[in-house]
Amino acid sequence: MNEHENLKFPWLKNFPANFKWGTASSAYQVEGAYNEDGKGASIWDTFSNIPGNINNNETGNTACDQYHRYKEDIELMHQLGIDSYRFSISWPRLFPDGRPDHINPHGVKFYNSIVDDCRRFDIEPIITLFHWDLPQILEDQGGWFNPQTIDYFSAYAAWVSEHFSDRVTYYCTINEPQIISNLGYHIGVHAPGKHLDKERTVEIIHQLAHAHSKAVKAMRAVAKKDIKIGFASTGNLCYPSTTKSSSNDDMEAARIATFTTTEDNWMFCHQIFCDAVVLGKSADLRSIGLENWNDCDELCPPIDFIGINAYNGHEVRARRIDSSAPFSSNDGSANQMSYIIPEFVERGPGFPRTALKWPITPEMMNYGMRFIYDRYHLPIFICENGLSCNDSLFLDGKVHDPNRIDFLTRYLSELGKAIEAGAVIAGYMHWSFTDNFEWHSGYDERFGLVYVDYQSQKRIPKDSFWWYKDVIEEFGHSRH
Ligand code: PNW
Repeated sequence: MNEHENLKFPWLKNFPANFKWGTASSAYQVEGAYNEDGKGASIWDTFSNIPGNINNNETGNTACDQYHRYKEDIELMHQLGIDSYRFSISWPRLFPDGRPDHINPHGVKFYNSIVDDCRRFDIEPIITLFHWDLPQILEDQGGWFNPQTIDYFSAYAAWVSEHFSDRVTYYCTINEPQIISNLGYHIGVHAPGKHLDKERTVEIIHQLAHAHSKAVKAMRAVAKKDIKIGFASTGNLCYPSTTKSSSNDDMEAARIATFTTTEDNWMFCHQIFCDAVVLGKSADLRSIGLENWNDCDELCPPIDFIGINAYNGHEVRARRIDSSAPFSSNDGSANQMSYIIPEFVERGPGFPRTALKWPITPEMMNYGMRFIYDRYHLPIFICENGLSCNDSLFLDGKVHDPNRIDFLTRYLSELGKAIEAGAVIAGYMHWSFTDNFEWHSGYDERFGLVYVDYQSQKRIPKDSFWWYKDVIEEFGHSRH
């Protein structure tokens, strides 16, 4: 009899025994208490409080009030059964002026409590150092273009490492350099709301790569024990139209389309950051009319994992061009050339989408992770995956979210296929634990396993919460 025959979730059979099941959040999106207990202002405090910037003029001033309700939230995480929680530290809550010489004791106390409460329940804390809430005062002094910001960031990172490394093993330096630069400095819908040109926008990514590498070195130098450092990247991930074994062309086309830097994808691609900080080489920026970075060998101190925030991807098929080269080679024979041109497959009418209208493309979890693993050879943490649904309280007092359960089943099944194919996947952090402040969409978009009634701040576990709990439990059972 097949040992996995009785599994309720048969796709779990490929997941490794030490796999980490968790959820993710970020400080600005959940904490609130934006000006309490000595916290400094961040660019998100400024940006969201300017009328017109955020849907319904909402702000993260209160958010989910996790600053005051973290105990209840961590107890709920324990009930969910997760073994890891990825959260971010608000840089200006710890260092109100951004600079390392003035530390806020209330901030220290707050993050100590989060870490200690997690540990009490055997939940591994995974700390993100920068999830977009740059101290406003540093932005006023030139932000990421000012090398001092990079120095201050690495000083902050070193402090976190020195202070927490006895209790915290996992750290992400920067969350999504691609979204920071694109939405914050180019399109301008995120803080600090700038509209820089392509060259300056790419320079932000470059500066973030410097900040990351400097922080990694500084953190290792003071860590009290072996710590694991990575970052969280996002970008387009493609998957092949067909996977006929007779032809790998579509597969190659999907890989090429994923990692080729073009005018269409430079704002949202993994390699622009990851090639520099993992491989120590510049992505090909000449193809978008820019100079390649020539200092990548400084940017790639060894790291331990690569975090991928994965929401959706694109289907790609190959067009193969066979042509005789115009010149014959020395021996007189004609030079037969054959190459693949990737073509993006258009999504037809009625393509499945989430409430945010993001396409539902589970295959990306399989092929995308394999492509990432093949290129970077680092264990992958899925640092974020999930969806927004139009969740509401039903007449029976519960929140039924079958779309989320279906989505997660599909995405996790495909992740299992990536694992089966040899990609090393270390964990999965569902975005998000609770509904929260979804940046320029405000509170309209609900990504949580736990519903938040923002009037009362009451937490109501959705059906998907109980489903995820079942998954984690069965995973445990299937291992023992
Ligand atoms: C991530 N896109 O951002 C962030 O890390 C989270 O803070 C955020 O809440 C979550 O995804 C959901 O949006 C993204 O346009 C923002 O493709 C936009 C995109 C992707 C990720």
